[in-house]
Amino acid sequence: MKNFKTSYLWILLLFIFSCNQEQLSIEEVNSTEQPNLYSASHQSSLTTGLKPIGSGVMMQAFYWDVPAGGTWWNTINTKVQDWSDAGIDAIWLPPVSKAQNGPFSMGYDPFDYFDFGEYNQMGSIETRFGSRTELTTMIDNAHQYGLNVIADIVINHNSGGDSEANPYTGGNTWTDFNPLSGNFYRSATDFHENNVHSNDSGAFGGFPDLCHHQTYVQDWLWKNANSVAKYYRDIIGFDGWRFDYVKGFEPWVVKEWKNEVGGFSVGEYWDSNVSTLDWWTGVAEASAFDFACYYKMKDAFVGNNLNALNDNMLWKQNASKAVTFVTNHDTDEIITNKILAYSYILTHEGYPAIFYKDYEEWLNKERLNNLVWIHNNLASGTTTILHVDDDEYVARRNGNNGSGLVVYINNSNNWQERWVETNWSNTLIKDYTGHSSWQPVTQGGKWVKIQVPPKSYSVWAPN
Ligand SMILES: [Ca+2]
Ligand SMILES: [Ca+2]
Repeated sequence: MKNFKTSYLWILLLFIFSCNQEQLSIEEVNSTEQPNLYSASHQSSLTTGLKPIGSGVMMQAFYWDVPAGGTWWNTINTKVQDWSDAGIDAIWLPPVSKAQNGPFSMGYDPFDYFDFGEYNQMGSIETRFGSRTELTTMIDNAHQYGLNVIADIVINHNSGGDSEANPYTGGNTWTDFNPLSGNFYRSATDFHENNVHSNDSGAFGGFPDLCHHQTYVQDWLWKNANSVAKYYRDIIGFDGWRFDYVKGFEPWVVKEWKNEVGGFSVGEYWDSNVSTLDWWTGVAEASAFDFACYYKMKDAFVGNNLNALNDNMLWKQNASKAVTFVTNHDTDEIITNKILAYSYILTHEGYPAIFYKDYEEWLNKERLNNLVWIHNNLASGTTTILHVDDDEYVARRNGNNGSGLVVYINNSNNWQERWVETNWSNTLIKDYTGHSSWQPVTQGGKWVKIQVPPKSYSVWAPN
């Protein structure tokens, strides 16, 4: 979750700004006259024809305060083909339904889970990102190119209800929800405190905190045929789930949701403790963002101490449940040496995610595409750290019936070189990043000398 005090300020500034601006122009949407590469069906989900999720790299397809005005789905639509071609296998969208702040909301203050930009409420018909048709057109197009589409599910809290007398608190609370979609009316008993208990594992700010113990809430969120989960899967076309602020409710909620509707699932458990992250993935039976890796990379690349990469991370504990990332919409602290951090997550275990702004605006797209290719084609098998000190890090991916790789990361201001033990005997190898022009032959005992430029990285595998 974003700090809402900050976001309110942004909303205010955006409003003032938008009063002085022409309406943002809507980008042309790509025609659908495109080769049907993966023969995805119209209504998606869990369909055959999509790339196996985790075989490639995830794209977080938004950032905090993307342009308002209902154009974002169209913007994404123009990019999905390029992303798929580059080796992206899934896109993570911001919350798609109408929220309290209507046309300005980034979606994390959900009001009507079934208004995708089609009902005039909360100050607009479209969401900040666009209309329902623009959303489903984009999702269908993403499916055409084999991309899985991941929904951002915000079910800890709601926002935008009317005030009502609350028999559990004895006062008035903003818990009377009357969505124009006509689906999932809510009232005091669906929130904490209520007849079940006074609270769950966490609340966010002052938002009404949904009670997942209520049968009615479970029915509307994931159990019934017309639940949020099934509607998003079957009608809108989502293939997977990113659960927001999962510290705010018990992990069985995610487990039940996933068992009911399937699909890749990842939780935002914002905690650097590997044991806690590992516990959550086990109970929720879902992946988690690897915040441990994030903070160790911050120590390594911002703190200029690559020894931090020796420490434990979720991907080392449980690689199949770790979604690694360098930046997201809430936190962007690895400012210096950011491409080195990407060279780390895109050569190591775990399912890496790339942040939209890093890919489209901030970093060199060609360098990132190269790393995505390396991830998808070379980065297989278990990991062995070959060397680490303050400013040098060398690791080997040991391969699965394939080559694997050796990655050499250099945070010093000088060229470095080092003898390392590879997977290969008497084999010509090269640096697939092109940063080094060396093409050495490994010795019979698999040792070879490799090099790396200053503040850079190299990735070695058979030529
Ligand atoms: Ca629009
Ligand atoms: Ca909660």
